[in-house]
Amino acid sequence: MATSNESKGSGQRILLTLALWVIPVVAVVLGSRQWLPPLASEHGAGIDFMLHYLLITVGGLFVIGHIALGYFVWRFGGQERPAFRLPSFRTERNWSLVPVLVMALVAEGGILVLGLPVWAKFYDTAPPEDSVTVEVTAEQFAWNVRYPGRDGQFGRTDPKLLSLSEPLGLDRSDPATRDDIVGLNEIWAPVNAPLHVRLRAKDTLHSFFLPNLRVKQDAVPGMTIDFWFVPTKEGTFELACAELCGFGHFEMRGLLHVLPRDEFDNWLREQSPPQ
Ligand SMILES: [Cu+2]
Repeated sequence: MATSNESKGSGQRILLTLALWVIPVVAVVLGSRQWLPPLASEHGAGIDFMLHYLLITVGGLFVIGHIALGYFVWRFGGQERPAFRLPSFRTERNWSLVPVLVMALVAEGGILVLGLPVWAKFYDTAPPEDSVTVEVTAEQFAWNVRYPGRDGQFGRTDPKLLSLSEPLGLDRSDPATRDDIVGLNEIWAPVNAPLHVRLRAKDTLHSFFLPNLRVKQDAVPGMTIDFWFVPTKEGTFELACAELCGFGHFEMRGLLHVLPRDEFDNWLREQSPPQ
């Protein structure tokens, strides 16, 4: 009787140990497959590097933790009565503190060392002189897109002028407005040149998300948020709203067209003919 109970107990122990060892390994192997959309921007390589660093280090700690847990189940799980030796206060403190510090150093330290320079380049540097500037105004549920046109200056806008036919509240009496190029849900940009986005919102929070370009920035009513990035691949990429902004949030889909420089210049000329 005792023998069959014992063997049943040891069977469960081995199963539990195997589960503790196999599940995290399978999870990490599955998780480390290629799951990011193909990269299409310059700074995105730094973001991808940081994500992979975190996956490897945190995934490694996860596996090591489970191997230790499985070992304890396998080694001590068969004891009739749970028994333990009370460790000294110092031992217990060290075994608690050291893993916490190591994990903080590996994960947070890695983010600071690898991530901060990418962040700083994205946010703390002014757009280069040769940037193409585009103003994107998010609203429920669309992206209003505006280029300054030939004069390189955006015309004046005024919230008092907002109407269905004037979704940006453009002041048509301002001479700088005349050559502004206004569009909806489509952004055009030259490849390998900085694109400077001036992001605004009309009604509520939205988030300007270009997954392929590793760009995600909240749009906040009352603020104009400037950032820039360099698209490195020609093609058409999805622009999504990454902030649940209302019932039509799912249809707030735009496109970014990245063109060779001459094609972009042609497009710009067609949109803004000389006056
Ligand atoms: Cu939105």
